[in-house]
Amino acid sequence: MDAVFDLDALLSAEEREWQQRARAFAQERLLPVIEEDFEAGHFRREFVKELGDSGFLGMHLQGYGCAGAGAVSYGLVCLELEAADSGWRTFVSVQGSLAMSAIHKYGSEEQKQQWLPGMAAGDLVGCFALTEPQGGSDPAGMTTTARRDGDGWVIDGAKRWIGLASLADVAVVWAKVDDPSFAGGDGGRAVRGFLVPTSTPGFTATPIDGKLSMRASVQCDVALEGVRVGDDAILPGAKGLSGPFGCLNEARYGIVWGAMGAARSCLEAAISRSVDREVFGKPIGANQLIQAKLADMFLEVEKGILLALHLGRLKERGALTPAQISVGKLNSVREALAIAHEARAILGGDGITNAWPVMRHAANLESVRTYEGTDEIHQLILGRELTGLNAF
Ligand code: TGC
Repeated sequence: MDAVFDLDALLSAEEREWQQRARAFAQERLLPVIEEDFEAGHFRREFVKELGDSGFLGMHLQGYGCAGAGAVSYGLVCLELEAADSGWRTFVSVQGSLAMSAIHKYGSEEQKQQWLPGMAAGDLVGCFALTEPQGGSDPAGMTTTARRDGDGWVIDGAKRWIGLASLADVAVVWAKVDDPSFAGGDGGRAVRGFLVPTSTPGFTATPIDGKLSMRASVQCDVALEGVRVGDDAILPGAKGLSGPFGCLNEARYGIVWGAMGAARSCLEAAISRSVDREVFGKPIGANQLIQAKLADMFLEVEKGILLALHLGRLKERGALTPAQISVGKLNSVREALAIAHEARAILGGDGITNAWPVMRHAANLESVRTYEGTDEIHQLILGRELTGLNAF
C-alpha cells in the first residue's frame, strides 16, 4: 500500500528513520499488548520511559534533552504510534506538545532546567489542565482562579478530562488571576499558566471511569483546593489565552498526522479481510462494491497524509497558521472516523470483535474528534477565517 503514492520519496532519510523507529516501537511494544490493555482499561506506565529512551517525548523541541527533530519527523512518529492506538499518541501529545511545549515556550530558564530534561527522558510526566467540567470549547469562560497571597498564589477550581493527571509529576494549570499587574494580552480575561507539582497539598486527580474510548490511557478529574504555589510557579511568557492556544496548536498539529495512522490501520484490516474472506464462492474483495469502498478509503488516507505533510513543511518554515491547523485536524479526524466505520462494515460481524483493531480505533477516534477542538469548533474557526464574522 505504501508504494502506490511513494510518499517516502517526499521524505528525508532522517524523517524515514524517525518513522521506522516509531513503527518498530508500535509493532514490537504496543501492538502485542494493546487489546489486553484496552479491555482492562490499563495504562502501561513502563512504556513512558521507553518512549523517552526512543527520543519521542518533546522530540520537536530544541535543547534540554529534547531531540530537536523537524515537524514532519514528529508528525510521522504520531502517525505510527496512533496506527497502534490513539491513547499512546495522545500520551506523547500531552507530554510533548502540551506540557513540555508550555514550559519550553513560556517558562523561565530555571523552570526549563527543572522540568524539561526529566520529561524528555520519560522520568517525569506532565499534564495540561485547561478544560473544566462545564465544557472544553470555551476556555475564556474558565472559573479556576489564582489569588495573590503574599509573594505567592492560591489556586482554586476544577478541571476535567486531564490526560495522565493522576500519574503526573507536574501540572500546567491555567487560571484567571485577580492581580491586574499580572493580567494582560487578552482583553482583561487575565489567564495565566502555573507549574504545579502534583504533590502540592490541595491538588487531587481522580481517573474518570466508564470510558468506552481510549481505555489504554488515563483521563482525570482534577480538584484544586487552596493549592498554594510560589511566585516562581507562574509561566512568565504566557499572558492571556494565546498561551494555552499556542500549545493547542502543537497538539492539534500532531493529531493531523496521528488520525491518519488510525485510518491506515483500519484500511489495512479491511484490505486483508477482503482478500481472505469468501462469500458467494469468492473473496469479498473480488466484488466491485468492496473495491470501490477500498479505493475511496485509500484516497482519503493518502490525501490526508499529503495534507499533513504540506502543513508540516509550512510549520518547519514557521508559516503554519491556526486556521490551517484547523483544516488538518477537522479533515484528518473526520475522514479517519469514516474510514473506521467503512472498515467495520467490510469486516462484517468480525469487525465488532477485538480480533481486529477497527472498533477500538473507531471508539478512540470519538475522543480525538472531541478533544483539542471539536469538529464544530474547527468549522467555526474556518467560518470566521472565510467570512471575517465570529459565530462563537
Ligand atoms: P479569541 O478572542 O479568538 O482569542 C483570544 C486570544 O487567543 C489568541 N488565539 C490564539 N493564539 C494562538 N493560537 C491560536 N490557535 C489562537 N486562537 C486564538 C487570540 O489571538 C487572542 O489573543 P490576544 O492576545 O489578542 O488576546 O478567543 P475566543 O475565546 O473567541 O476563542 C474562540 C475559540 C472557540 C477559537 C477557542 O476558544 C477555541 O479554540 N476553543 C477550543 C478549545 C479547545 O480546543 N479545547 C480543548 C482542549 S483539549 C484539553 O484541554 C485536553 S488536553 C488533552 C489531555 O489532557 O488529554
